[in-house]
Amino acid sequence: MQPSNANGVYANFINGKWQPAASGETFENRDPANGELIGTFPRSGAADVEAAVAAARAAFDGWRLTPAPKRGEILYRVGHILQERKEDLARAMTREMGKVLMETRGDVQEGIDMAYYMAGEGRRLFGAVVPAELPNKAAMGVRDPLGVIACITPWNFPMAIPSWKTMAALIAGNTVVLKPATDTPLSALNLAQAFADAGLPPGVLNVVCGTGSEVGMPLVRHPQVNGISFTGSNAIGREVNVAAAEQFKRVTLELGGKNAIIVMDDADLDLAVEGILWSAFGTTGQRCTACSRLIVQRGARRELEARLVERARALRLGHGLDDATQVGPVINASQRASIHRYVGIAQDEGAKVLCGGNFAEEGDLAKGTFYQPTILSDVTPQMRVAQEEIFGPVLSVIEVATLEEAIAVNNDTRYGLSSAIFTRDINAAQVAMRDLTTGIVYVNAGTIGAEIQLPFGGTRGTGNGHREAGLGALEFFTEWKAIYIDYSGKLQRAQIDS
Ligand code: UN1
Repeated sequence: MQPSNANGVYANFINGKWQPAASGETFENRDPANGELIGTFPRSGAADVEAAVAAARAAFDGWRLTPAPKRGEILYRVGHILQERKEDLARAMTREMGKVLMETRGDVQEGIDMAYYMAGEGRRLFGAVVPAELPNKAAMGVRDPLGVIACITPWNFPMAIPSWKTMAALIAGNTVVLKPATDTPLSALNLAQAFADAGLPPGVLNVVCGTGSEVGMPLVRHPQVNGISFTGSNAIGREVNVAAAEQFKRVTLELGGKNAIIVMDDADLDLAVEGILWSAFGTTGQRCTACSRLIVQRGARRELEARLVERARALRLGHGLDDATQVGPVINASQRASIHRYVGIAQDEGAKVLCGGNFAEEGDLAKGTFYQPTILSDVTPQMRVAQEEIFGPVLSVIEVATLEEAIAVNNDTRYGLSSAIFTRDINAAQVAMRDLTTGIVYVNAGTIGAEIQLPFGGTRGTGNGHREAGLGALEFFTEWKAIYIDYSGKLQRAQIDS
């Protein structure tokens, strides 16, 4: 399962072979919890992009014409291999990006779930058969693959998100070039190794490591790339969308979130506390779905704040491989600096720091990029800290008087990924389910933990209207072809002959 050549030197996966960057250049990948070197990875460029796209293009016809159930059999094997390797893959991922082992196991599990789900789609890929308006004529719609897909993935779910994208693309008959985040190339290469071991033909899936500007954007602009599936920041998402528009390419964008949990006065506060802590500080707050706003009804506010502060202060920070650790490091120094800037902005705007608010540097923590779990109070809905994505362990508490106000505050941001309500009132829950305008809504659970069999994605600036996972994924990765078969033996003119 080791895609390393030797001594921690890793290669791209192009046309079924492990290959260094054509330039020979590399970049380092380090453990954010202690700075240890994990390995060096190819710093690829135009020549590598060219080779990968050419391989994907050459493999396309063979793969498109492989019956979808057979494509599915390979995905079943991938799922099985990931399951066998789950522990090793999770450990490698924890070292690579910091989240605790329990969560990296979950990340690999999401890949396994997707493999089995999409493998099953190989025996469905439902089209449509409809009646024709003329006699002795048949009409149906089938799904065609788009061609070569570029998948550009983030570091926070290093195996799950590449799995969502590649597996859905592949079952539909597309071939793929995957560009993983520079912070997490190893997990993507481990995924590629599972595909190779499962018998995927050469060129069907290729992985090219490197930066967004040297690999990502050239892929987006490449005339032989037909579709782009991107997860990352809004700033880069916009660049991707604009570049793709020039060639009328189909793009799916999965961007930021500013997700909220609403807690009503009647809520089960024990449950709400657990849900909020898990959603705000799990993955060190670095999920698109993380809870970064707590919208609490006035009567529950003081007690909830007190309980959250006590629990947040007690969270144990450390290396994610240590069983006692509950919160790992943030991904890198520049991300930590950005989180810290937001805490300063919040204070300037009048928010109060209830706990945390600074780097965590006691003892061994000084070796890594740790940030204290932070709760900000007296936040108002229009403060920057309540509007902009922070992507770190920072929770802002906003007080409201009513359910209607809570829903309005939730909906009034530029993002719309995930939201949640804790209440025991079934009427309030129904109203929330109807009126919360996010792509994902939870009742009596936190904002994280979407399952792969439902569409994943958000409204407003969270994306461009597409959905990943579930049935939503096949809509993106296939193109409808309408087919009419006339067996009347004469020319029948639709809309003319009746
Ligand atoms: C992400 O943060 O980009 O719903 C993905 C969740 C996970 C996926 C998060 N299943 O929290």
